[in-house]
Amino acid sequence: MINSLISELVGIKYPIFQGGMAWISDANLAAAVSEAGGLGIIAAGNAPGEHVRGQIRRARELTDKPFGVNVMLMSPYAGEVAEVVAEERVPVVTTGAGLPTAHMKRWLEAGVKVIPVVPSTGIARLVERAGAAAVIAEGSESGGHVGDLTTMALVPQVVDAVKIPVIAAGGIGDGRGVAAVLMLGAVGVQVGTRFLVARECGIHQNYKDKIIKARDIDTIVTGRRLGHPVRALKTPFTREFYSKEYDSSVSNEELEAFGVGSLRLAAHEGDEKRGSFLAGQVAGMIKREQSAREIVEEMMAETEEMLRGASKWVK
Ligand code: TUI
Repeated sequence: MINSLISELVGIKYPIFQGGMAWISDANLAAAVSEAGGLGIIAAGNAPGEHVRGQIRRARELTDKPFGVNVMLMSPYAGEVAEVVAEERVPVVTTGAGLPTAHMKRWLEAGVKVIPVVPSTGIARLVERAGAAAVIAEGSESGGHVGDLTTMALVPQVVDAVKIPVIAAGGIGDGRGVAAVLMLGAVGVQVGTRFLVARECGIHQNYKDKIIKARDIDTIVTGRRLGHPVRALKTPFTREFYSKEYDSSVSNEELEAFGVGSLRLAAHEGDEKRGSFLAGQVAGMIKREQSAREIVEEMMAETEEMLRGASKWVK
């Protein structure tokens, strides 16, 4: 059994968070991961506050275990979602794609543990000062919105920069990855891409099939020109987006408009032409659909095996 202080901090059995994935991680997936002993996370994405409240209440019907809500800070509804999270006294809030400082006082007063995703040591220090309980150091191997640093370089530097616990994310798809980031000083992991193929994940079958078919080199980062780089599977759509980015005759407004609605089209419609199938670089090692419980238990059993075997390196 893997023992970690993050499990105690948030009241879970295994130190594994399910990443908040916009348009994807709903109450159903979050509750399944929490029931399996991890921390399930409902993604608010671009949804309004009352939609998120409905999901929080649904998760409470499905599990009595702790779960979290992820607030996507670029959303126009981030403020009202932040308020709902406080009113509902959600045990844990994670944040992404921006600085959560404007909402932290309210969350802390409501007793919500705040665990922001950070792409650098500077932002890790900033949120620690503002009262974060832990940070998630996410490397650019991850799917979705990415920072500049890889997990391998980012995690140990964040571990050295803050006193609060560090959870590693980005590029972790099995127990080898979990064991590796524990060696870097992390006390837990956040996993997104692997949970895309969880049986309880309600995305369109085309999305799951694409993840299972993906090779190591099949993701691409687009959106750098717009200031929000996003990693997704290579498709005709993401390749076209990429070429428009380097075409100076295309304005930023046109480029933004080209991407509008693409996350929903991938997740809900499985739209091969217009959808953006966000995925991390570990997509290439994901081979089959499994239940959330199988994913959590398999990853944790592999981690234990890796760590028990690690002494072979020491003479
Ligand atoms: O947030 C994510 N991943 C996401 S959010 C998302 S929805 C979206 N859709 C279209 C465009 C952009 C986003 C899809 N995937 N991961 C967590 C994460 N947060 N990665 C990087 C950051 C981050 C970046 C900058 C956190 C803080 C930060 O602060 C600096 C600043 O300037 O705001």
